[in-house]
Amino acid sequence: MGAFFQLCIFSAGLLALTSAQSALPRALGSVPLPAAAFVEAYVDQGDETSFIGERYTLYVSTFNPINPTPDAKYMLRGLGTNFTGVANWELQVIDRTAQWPNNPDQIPFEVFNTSAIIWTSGFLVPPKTHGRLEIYDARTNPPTGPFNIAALDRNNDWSYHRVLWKDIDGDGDLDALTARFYKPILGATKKQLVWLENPGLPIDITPILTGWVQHIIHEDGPDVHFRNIKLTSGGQEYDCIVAAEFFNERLMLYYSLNGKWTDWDQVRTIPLDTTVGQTFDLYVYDFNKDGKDDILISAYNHTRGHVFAYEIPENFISGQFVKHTLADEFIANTIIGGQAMTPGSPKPFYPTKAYEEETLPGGGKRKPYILLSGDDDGRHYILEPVSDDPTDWTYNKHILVDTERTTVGKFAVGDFDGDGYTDIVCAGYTSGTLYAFTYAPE
Ligand SMILES: [Ca+2]
Ligand SMILES: [Ca+2]
Ligand SMILES: [Ca+2]
Ligand SMILES: [Ca+2]
Repeated sequence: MGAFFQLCIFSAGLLALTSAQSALPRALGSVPLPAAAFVEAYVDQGDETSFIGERYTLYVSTFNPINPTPDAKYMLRGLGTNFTGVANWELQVIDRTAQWPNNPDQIPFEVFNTSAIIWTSGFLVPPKTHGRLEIYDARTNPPTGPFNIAALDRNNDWSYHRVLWKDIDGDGDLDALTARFYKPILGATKKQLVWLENPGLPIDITPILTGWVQHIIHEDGPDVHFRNIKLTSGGQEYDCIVAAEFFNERLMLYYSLNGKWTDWDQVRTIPLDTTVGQTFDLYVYDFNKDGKDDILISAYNHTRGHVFAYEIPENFISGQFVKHTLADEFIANTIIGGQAMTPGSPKPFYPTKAYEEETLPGGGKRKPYILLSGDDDGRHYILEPVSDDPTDWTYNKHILVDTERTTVGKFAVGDFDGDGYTDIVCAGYTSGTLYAFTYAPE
């Protein structure tokens, strides 16, 4: 009710604006894909010549919480070649090797000198608790793999959601930095920040039985989503990890005094917010376009969901992180026998290339819009900044798609056909559908 009322007000306000930019993209239609969950689209790296639409691949995770067999991962090559013809898309099964695959992430080209993907997996729900870190060479069709770099996990069923690539041991190659959790039958949930040591081999000779050597950095902190950023204090730059800690229900900032994460004695902690509830995901970007990065999180306090932003102060150790509420009144649908939450992952984007590149009369730049999965409220949203004033943190909350079912998955956003207008694919998990949109005029 509250959200609906708010939407009416915002819609009325929107009409009063004389902006040429429409907040919502044009719906292109949909294609069925049962249990479509995590969705991403990446440009194949290493080929800069062919048509961009040809080089985009859509990757989709699906999972069935009840069926004990591993779940299917899908892909669609050449996403931008027939983007508007969504009803005719024919997605291919990549494999069925993982339990509850999560987000497919692109690996920086320099890690393996090829276009590669890492697919995390595992979740709380038995029998889907044993996660993997599967890497693929995405140049080949189908992708070569998977090679599970977390193959040393034998006894504990760790769930993985994000990997960052960073040279942790200083030997010149990028290692896999990840967070994971494991819920034993008895006792508290275990959480670990871990790095897996890159053996420096080509991607296809990853040791199949042992994966990569694992090193635990820290226990009982980061568990699902985290980001790595450099921040300054007193003129000095520090390597920082910002973690949205799902189980501890807090937003934390860790910084290293000597830049070595293997040396936890030299790591200091700043609790940024311990009142937010379950933090789902976070994104670091200059959302208000004042020239400084901000931290955006989605969080659920067991009753309502919110999107919050935190401005990072000039001196991150002594300064104040000013908090803003960008959107609220997200209400989760009930999941029988499960725990629901809302909203899910956020991501900034610009509706068009021209909008992104526009310089405002005062010299400032346009603020990005924010695409947001509602997760267990069954909707996807677009948060539109009300103004381009950096001191104004109000957003219009638009429903992009209401699946009218329990849960939605994630989305992919980018200019998939290279026409200058942003395109979106989002997943309805319960509705078993992929929905396509574009900001291009008809
Ligand atoms: Ca290394
Ligand atoms: Ca190494
Ligand atoms: Ca900012
Ligand atoms: Ca486009």
